[in-house]
Amino acid sequence: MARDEITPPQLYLHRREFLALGAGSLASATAVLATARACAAPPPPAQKLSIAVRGKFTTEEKPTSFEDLTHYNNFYEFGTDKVDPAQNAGSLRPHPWQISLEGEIKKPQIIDIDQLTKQFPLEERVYRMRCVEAWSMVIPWVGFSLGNLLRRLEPTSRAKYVAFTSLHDPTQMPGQKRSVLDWPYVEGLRIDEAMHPLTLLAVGLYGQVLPHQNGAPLRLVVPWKYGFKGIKSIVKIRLVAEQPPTTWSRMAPREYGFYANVNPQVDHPRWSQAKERRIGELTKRKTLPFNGYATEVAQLYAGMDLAHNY
Ligand SMILES: Nc1nc2c(c(=O)[nH]1)N[C@H]1C(S)=C(S)[C@@H](COP(=O)(O)O)O[C@H]1N2
Ligand SMILES: [Mo]
Repeated sequence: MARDEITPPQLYLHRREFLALGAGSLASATAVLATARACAAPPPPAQKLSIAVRGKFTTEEKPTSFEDLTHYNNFYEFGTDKVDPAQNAGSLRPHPWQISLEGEIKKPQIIDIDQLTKQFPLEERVYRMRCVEAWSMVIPWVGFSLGNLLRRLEPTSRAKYVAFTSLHDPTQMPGQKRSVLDWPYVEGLRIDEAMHPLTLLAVGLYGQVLPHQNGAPLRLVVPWKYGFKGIKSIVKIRLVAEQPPTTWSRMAPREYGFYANVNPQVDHPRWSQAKERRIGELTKRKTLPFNGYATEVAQLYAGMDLAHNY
């Protein structure tokens, strides 16, 4: 997307409006079909998010191609190969979609994704993303700050962590018929990490509604952490007093910690984290502490031993 296509901040996009704008749009359907591969259950054509504010913290690095970031995915609910989600995620039904906001907050509620999205101006934020498997991408997300949502819910003084849960429905997510992971997928953040302005709830990428394989209709984006923290297809956000369990640290606690901050100095037990392969490039890059966001987030971990709290 060209930089000058970004619309000025006064034009906020509300979900109902973009649905009206984009539904059945020939232009967006063509764009998606041009990049789609033959699929067993192809996802429907995407609705365009034609208006988005360019948010702060955006990197000037070149975004990974739409093709790559929608055909090289980890989303085990749709299979364990990188190409599986693009082929199998057509069975996900991201509308209508309810999200339960609950726990240590003064305003618990169950809210529809359209109602939720309408409440926040959508920003475009181009973030570096780094998977624990030592590949990386640059993704132009569209979303809003998780902190903006949490503040509206009025957390109580007991709220110390935020626990997220993905959809659990094997009829929509065929990978859940096998117990490769302990379903549903769950993740968590400390409250200060969740409130940090870099932390995003994404509803789109490349100016259009999130493709199913990238976690439609709502997923977490925490760019200084390994990709597995970025839980997809969220149905529940619960504020809690104790550190919540997380899927990958439950599976293999020695390999995947709760914090999962990108750290080139702390190797995974089975491979180095010093370098990464940027999808679409041939030579490896050096991995940066906190994935290059140290200036913004390092102070959150002042005094913590990050080799112990990996
Ligand atoms: N529900 C759920 N969320 C998930 C995963 C998953 O398997 N299930 N995989 C995680 C991992 S390991 C990564 S790297 C990112 C990948 O996001 P992307 O496919 O949009 O790049 O999603 C994360 N969120
Ligand atoms: Mo990952």
